[in-house]
Amino acid sequence: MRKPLAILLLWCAALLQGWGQQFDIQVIQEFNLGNRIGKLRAVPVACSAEKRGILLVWSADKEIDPYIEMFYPPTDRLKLAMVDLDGRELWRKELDDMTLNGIWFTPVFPFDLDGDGSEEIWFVRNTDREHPLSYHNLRLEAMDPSTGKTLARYPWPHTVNRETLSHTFRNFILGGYVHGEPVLVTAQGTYGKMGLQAWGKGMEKRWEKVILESDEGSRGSHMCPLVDINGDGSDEVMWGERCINLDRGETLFIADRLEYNGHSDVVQPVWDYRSARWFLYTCRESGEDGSIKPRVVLFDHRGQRVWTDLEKGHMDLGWTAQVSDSRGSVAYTISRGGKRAGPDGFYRMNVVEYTYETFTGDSIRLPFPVYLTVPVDLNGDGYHEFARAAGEQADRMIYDIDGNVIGNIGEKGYLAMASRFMDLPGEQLLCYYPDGTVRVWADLNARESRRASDRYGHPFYRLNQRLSATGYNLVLLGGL
Ligand SMILES: [Ca+2]
Ligand SMILES: [Ca+2]
Ligand SMILES: [Ca+2]
Repeated sequence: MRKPLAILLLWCAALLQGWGQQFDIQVIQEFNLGNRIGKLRAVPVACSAEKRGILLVWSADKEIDPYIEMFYPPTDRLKLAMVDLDGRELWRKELDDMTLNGIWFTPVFPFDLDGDGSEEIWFVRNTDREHPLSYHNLRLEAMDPSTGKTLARYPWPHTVNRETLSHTFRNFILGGYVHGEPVLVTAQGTYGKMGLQAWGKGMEKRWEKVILESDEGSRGSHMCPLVDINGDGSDEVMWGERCINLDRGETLFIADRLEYNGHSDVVQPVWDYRSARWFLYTCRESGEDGSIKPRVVLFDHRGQRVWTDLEKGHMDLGWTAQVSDSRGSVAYTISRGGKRAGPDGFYRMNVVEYTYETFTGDSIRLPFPVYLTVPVDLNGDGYHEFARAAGEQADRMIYDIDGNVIGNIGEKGYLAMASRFMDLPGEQLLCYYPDGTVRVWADLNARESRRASDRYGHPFYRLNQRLSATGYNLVLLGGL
C-alpha cells in the first residue's frame, strides 16, 4: 500500500475509535458539608418526576463493620442530606439515635414503591438511643426525599437470632420490577441463615424466603445485583450464586448447587454484547485454603460453568469492565492475606491481582494496578476507564485501559459514586475528603456515543445505580 493512503486510513480508523479525544478531567462541582467525613455514601434519587438529587449519608467515623475484630463504637451521629444537581443542600437530618455509619448495619436505598414518581429513601434505623447493637429496636424507615421527613416505620425482620455479631448485622435493601410493578426486597444474613422478604405497593408482603444454614447451595455475597437474566420482563436478584426471581421468590437456579455452599465476595452480572446474553462472574471467599475449589468461576445465564480458575485463595474484590468492541470485557479479582479495619479504615495485606478476558478466562495483563479501582466511562465512548480511589490503600489516580494516568482525584480522596448522575455526557465521579469537601469530577471533553446512551437507558443501569449505598455494589455497572 502507498504510504499516504496508509496514513489516511490509519487516521480515519483513529477518528472512528475516538483516538485523539483527550481527557480533561476536572472538578465541576465542589461544596463542603461542614463536618469531618470518615465514610460517606452517595446515591442518585428522583425526588419527584421532574427533580433529581443526590443523597449523601455520612459521619466522622469510617465504615463500622459488624465483625468483632473490626467493630468499634461510634463517635459521631449519622447524617443524611439531599443536594440538588447544582450542589445546593435541600435538607439535612442528623439522627438522634444509635443508627451506625456502616453499610451492613444501615443500608440505604431510594425506591418508588408507591409509584407516585418520587423515590422514598428506605433505610434500616436503630431507634435505640443508648445501645448501638440493639437488634429489637431496628426498623425499616421510609423517608420523604423532598423533605427528609419520616413517612413510615416498619419492624425490621429478625431472621438471624443468637448468632455472632458479624452474622447478625448483615442487612440489605434492594428492589426491582415485575412487568413494571415495583418490588422492594429486605434481606438479612450472608454467611449462615439468610432471609429475604419482598414487598408490594402498599407494603403488602409479596413473598418471603428463609434459607437455612443446612440448605444446599451458596450463601450470600456482599453484592446484591439486580438483573433480568432471562429477559422475561421480571427482574432477578443474584443472592450469592442463587438466582431468585422477584415475582414469587422462585429460585431459577443455584450455580454449583452441590459443589459450593460458601459465601462469594463478588457476584457480577456481565453482558456479552456479541451473544446478547448475561453471564455471571463470581469470586469466592469460603474454603480459601483449597478445601473448596475453584475460586473464580464464570457462569452462563442458566448457572452453568463456562470457565474456572485457581484452587486456593481468599478472593476479596473484583469487577468486570467493557473495554472495546473487539476485546469485549475484561475481569479482575484479588486474593489477600490478612485484613484489618477500624477507625483508620480498611487495609488488606499480601494482595495478589488476577486479570482475565471475561468470556474465555484467558489470563491477561492490565497495564495499571487494578486493586481498589472502579470502572467508569468518563469520556462517554461506552468503554470503561478506571478510578483507583476506593479505599485507604488507593493511589487516587484515574487510568485508561492502556495504563495512561488521565486524572487524579487528589490526596485523601475517596470515591462514593461512579455513574452518570449529572445531566452531562459520560459518567462522573463523586468523591469526598476528610475535611468535609465533596467534589464531582467529570471529563470536560466527554461526548456521548450511541453505545453509551444505550447503556444509560438499559434497565440494568438504573437498577444497579441505585445500589451504591447498600452492599458493596459500587462496581456493578462495569458489567454493562
Ligand atoms: Ca414514591
Ligand atoms: Ca427475569
Ligand atoms: Ca470511556
